[in-house]
Amino acid sequence: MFNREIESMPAEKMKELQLGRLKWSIRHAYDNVPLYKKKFDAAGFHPDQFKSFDDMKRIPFLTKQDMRDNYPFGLFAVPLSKVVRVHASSGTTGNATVVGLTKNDVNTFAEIVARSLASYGVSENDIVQNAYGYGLFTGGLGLHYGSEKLGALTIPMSGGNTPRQLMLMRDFGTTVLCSTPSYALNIADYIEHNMPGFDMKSLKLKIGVFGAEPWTEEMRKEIERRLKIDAYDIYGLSEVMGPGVSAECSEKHGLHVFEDFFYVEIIDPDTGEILPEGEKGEIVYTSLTKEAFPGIRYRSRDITMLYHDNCKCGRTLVKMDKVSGRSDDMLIIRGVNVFPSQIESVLMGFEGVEPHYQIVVDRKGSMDDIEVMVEINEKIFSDEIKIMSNLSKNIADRFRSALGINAKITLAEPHSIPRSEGKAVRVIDKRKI
Ligand code: DLL
Repeated sequence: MFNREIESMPAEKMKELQLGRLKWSIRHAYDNVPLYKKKFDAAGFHPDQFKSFDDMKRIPFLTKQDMRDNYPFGLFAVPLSKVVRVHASSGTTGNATVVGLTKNDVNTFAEIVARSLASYGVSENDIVQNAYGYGLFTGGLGLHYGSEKLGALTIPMSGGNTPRQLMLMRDFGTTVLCSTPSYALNIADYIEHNMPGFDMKSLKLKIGVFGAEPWTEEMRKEIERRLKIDAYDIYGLSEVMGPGVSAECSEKHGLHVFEDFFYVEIIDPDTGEILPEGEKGEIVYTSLTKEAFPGIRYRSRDITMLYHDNCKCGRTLVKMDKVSGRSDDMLIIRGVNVFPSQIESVLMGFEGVEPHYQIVVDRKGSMDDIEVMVEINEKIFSDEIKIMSNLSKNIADRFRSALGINAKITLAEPHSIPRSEGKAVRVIDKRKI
């Protein structure tokens, strides 16, 4: 463990630490950010009234829209002279959301990423190739600072340029790859397609640090098989910090949340009510130490659940389930709710189907139509038409029985679905265009 004292702290002691920090953070936001003052006042809540966790429910939520409305620096709680870095989301659907960090915040960010890497077994003896995009996105700099804090040799490669990625892996003896899971598959594809006979074991790669988008257990197995590595999940969001809000451990079963920095709640996304441990809902974050950009009850839209399971790794930190999707990514097809990750799970159960797919949703009249375009491998593609039509029929049947949706299945030829270097685009929703 990178920070044994914190990561294995008895739950009661952690609660105490959180409560003290919550009081500070709530007051910090109220005193220094006009929007929080306005919202708290309107809800009849004052930081002095905050005495116990039970008071959380009285505090209003912060939403992405609040961030957009206060673009760019309106939610900062310190003068700009104290802010040393900003990150931002791309803002394709409105104003970008901008977050700021002070020197202390930068240290916290590095700390959580160093803890995450250590929990996958990465150490100062490793050579970490960071293929997350460097720039306003938190993936590049986030992993970079954390890996350096851990003491690992860090290669600031950024995303893309697969031949060069492979060259560096070979020449520098990379042992850890950090990238989106979809880009990791892209690399596997490239090797299989362009370097026949290449032996993965000739590389020193052993660990993958994958996140920034939802990925299923099936996808994990596929990446592990093809790249001959152990693949671990890293989760986070720029509004809260970036990668390292939570991380898997050696158990590969749930992600430990770094609770000394983030207080987490699960709410019912429709009513806003707090749900007990073990129930699925939207995860809401309150920052406990952040100076530049405090987030009080930030609604993430990510769907997961929290639980404690006496993890064998020795960490006492609460766990969250692998995030299966965002409530705003959830597709409602003729009344049936379905997440892209469920579609991925079904697809990956079929032989000959590649982990590259796109979901196109359209509206014909008043009815929603869903088409799943999925790539098949060379073998199936070159087989008789009958085998292909059987495959698409079987997939359609499975969608119907497992998910309750009628989807049109289109088998796409090998290498025809666009590849990603960062987050994969899985859904094309023509209803919104
Ligand atoms: O994606 C931070 C990050 C960078 C995480 C690198 C991990 C690795 P954003 O661009 O703000 O930040 O996007 C955050 O991406 O709310 C989730 O919906 C999704 N997401 C991030 N990590 C995971 C994950 C970065 N491991 C949004 N599993 C979040 C599922 C994830 N979804």
